Amino acid sequence: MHEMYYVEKDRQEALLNRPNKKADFYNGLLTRYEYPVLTREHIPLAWRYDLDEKSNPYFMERLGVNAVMNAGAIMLGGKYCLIARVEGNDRKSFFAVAESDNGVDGFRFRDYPVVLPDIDPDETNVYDMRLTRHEDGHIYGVFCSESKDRESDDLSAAVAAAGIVRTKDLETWERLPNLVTLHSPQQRNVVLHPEFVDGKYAFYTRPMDGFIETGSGGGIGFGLCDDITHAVIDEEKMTSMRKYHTITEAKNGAGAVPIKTDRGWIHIAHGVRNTAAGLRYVLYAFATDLNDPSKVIAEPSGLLLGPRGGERVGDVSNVVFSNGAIVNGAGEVFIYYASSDTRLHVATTTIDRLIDYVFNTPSDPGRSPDCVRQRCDLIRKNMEILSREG
Ligand code: M1P
Repeated sequence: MHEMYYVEKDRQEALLNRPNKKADFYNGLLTRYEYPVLTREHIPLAWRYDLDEKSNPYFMERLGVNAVMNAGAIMLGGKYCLIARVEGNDRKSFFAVAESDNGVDGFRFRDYPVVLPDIDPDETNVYDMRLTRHEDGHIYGVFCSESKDRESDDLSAAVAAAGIVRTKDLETWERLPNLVTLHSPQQRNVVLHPEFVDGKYAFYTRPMDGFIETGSGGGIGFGLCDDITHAVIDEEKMTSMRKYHTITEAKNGAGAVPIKTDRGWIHIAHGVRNTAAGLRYVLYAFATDLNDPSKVIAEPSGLLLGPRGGERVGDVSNVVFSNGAIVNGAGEVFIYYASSDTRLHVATTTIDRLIDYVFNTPSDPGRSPDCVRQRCDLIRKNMEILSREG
């Protein structure tokens, strides 16, 4: 073996064994961590290098990996499992499962990436899988399936659809036909709800007119279908709309699979607004009704988590994006989020704190004068407390 193999191997082992550290951040809700949980440096050397000294005398990276990001997440066999979007140097993404015992560090990829059944020669790229443990007994993966738009003269024009697979072990995958939404030309950020609604499979959708522009797509939609093996949604009703001068003005998309709590389904989604520096993606949360998961019942104001420090910079800067969260048996919540389409992080909280945040944070009154009034009310209340107790 080339001597550099041992150098790189030692370096990688040190990275994989490095304990994560809580970051110097406090807001009473989230614990953020200093180190990303997955990066391109976590990718096994055997996926990138040809270890044969004859064919690779310089120990050169042959199939480099550019980024590891947006991961679906699930607890399986006592392990925190992530299905990450791995992007090769060739810009194509694929999925790979990494597992950890504690959810905040020690993630290691399985021996091979996921090989999905290849059902469509036009499908060029796949990414951002959401993992849903459904009450029908399967684990579903719903992801973006991207193909070239053959009807456009624009070389970059693409079509986004929701691909569907299912598994029991994250090892063997059954591919089902892509979701069809009869009234929306394109879909990205589609999430399967974990329970039947009115005896049907329920999806959160994000209707789009084009590949980049959501256009008339007003935000997060909701639709039902009878048969997941030929999933067709006729009616999409809007659950959470994009709103002027908010964090969701440009785009509003579902993120992690909703978390069931006593008070309602808690959603961790992403909102996008435009700035002079380009689009800015942040995470936000809202709750929907336990019996009607399309009905929003609580919507705390503003962002839940935004890019911070080094997270702001990457291939697509000023982005945080989440498509996976895990709740463990102790009621701890692990929110996996990628920063700037480059690496994957975790932030933790608890179900109790998340409920408190979602149901007791005031909602956005929509206008500066009302926002300042809202803040003055808080200050006035605090002044009274301080003059009494301070
Ligand atoms: O580059 C930021 C994100 O852009 C897309 O998300 P959306 O459809 O909401 O714009 C996705 O490609 C996502 O993977 C990416 O992180």
